Amino acid sequence: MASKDLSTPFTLYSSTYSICAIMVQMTYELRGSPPEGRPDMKIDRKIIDISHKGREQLSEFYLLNVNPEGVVPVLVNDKVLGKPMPESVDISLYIADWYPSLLPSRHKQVIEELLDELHQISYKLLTFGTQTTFPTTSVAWLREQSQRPDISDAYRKALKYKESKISVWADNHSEEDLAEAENRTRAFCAKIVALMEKRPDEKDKLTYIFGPEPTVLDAHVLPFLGRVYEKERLYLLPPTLVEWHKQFRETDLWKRAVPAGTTLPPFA
Ligand SMILES: N[C@@H](CCC(=O)N[C@@H](CS)C(=O)NCC(=O)O)C(=O)O
Repeated sequence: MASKDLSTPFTLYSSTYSICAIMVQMTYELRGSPPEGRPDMKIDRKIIDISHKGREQLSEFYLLNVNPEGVVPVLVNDKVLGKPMPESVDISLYIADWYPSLLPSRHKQVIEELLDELHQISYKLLTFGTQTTFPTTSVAWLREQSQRPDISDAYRKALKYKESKISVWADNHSEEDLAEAENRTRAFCAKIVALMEKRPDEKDKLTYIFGPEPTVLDAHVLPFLGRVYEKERLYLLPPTLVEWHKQFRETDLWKRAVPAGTTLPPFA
């Protein structure tokens, strides 16, 4: 990191209702000050429309130059990173590398384990439920596009790859799959509550999972709770976490990280 020109701005490919993109933006908003001698990291958010109306994540440019997975978020900075960096956890850990208070060494292991556990929960299922036609419509659209005679071979290959990825969701949205996502949510939330119970008594303050300093875990957990809450799956959330997250919804921090005020797509 040290030898590069760190003042060059980054671009974050994001989407208004992408929970993973919001998690990255929340990490950035919670970053605090950089260590002495390091400039503040500049991130320009580039919002793309991933709904069926826009499908900008499936454009030739995006699939071939930004992310072959056809998803947001992606962090781009040719000079500093070289190639685009996908995956919300990797991007957040990169931001935490820049702002080490986001990943204190005494909590590093538990934060990394819990981030991993959180990202194994199917947000798609919790958000869109079992009756959604969203993935099958996407598969049909991708199939149709990849059969167009007027596109490049590279784009055709990219569309077919993306179709194989979306098919996984199209094939896995039964009631059993949803029950699994719900059970994972309950187990995960119980672990967060257990961590919070270890904090010194700070009940009346807007503190974080480990105490007064935010970490990258808070940055991912808050938008997740927001999504489950907005989807009215309150039966999955312990009351402590509902109250905790509701306090943040009133802050400027939430407004900056969640541009629409809600993480829930209007089409969910
Ligand atoms: N594991 C990825 C998941 C990214 C992801 O699934 N992004 C969704 C929005 S939350 C997306 O871009 N979906 C568009 C699509 O699948 O076409 C991460 O954590 O960044």
